[in-house]
Amino acid sequence: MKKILILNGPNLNMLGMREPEVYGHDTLDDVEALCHEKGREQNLKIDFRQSNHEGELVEWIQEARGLFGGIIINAAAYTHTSVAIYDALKMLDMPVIEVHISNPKEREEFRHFSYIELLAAAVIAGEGVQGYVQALEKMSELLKA
Ligand code: CA2
Repeated sequence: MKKILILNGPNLNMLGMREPEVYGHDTLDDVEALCHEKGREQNLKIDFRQSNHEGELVEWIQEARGLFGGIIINAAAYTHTSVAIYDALKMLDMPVIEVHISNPKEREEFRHFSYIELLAAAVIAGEGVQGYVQALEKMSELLKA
């Protein structure tokens, strides 16, 4: 069974508690439960994590080599700023899928650029938390191809 690492960046631990008009009412625990459910269906083992710290995300990405078949990442604000996360992902030879709950391209201009989309095999944005489920479906397709 392939293992998939799902990484969440800063402030996503607040999901469901603020700005429901942008991010909806589901909490990050709800999103994790959705991912485990989809993972069971797709025969993928899910490791779901969140950190507010760029360095911790970088370390998790570095450690993923040899342990995971792919990474799904919502790097949150680090999407738009982090060369460190980009470099760490670039070193991996596994598919990376970028996911966002909102569509950053339809929001403030500072959210329009993504370092991660430069290397992502797919980008899913603006689909709410169902974007994580879609990312797992896409990952499953990529791993079968
Ligand atoms: O839409 C997304 O998933 C984002 O990655 C969310 C990030 C934002 O910086 C990106 O541009 C797009 C923000 C995550 C903050 O999450 C919150 C959750 C609840 C309340 C407030 C913030």
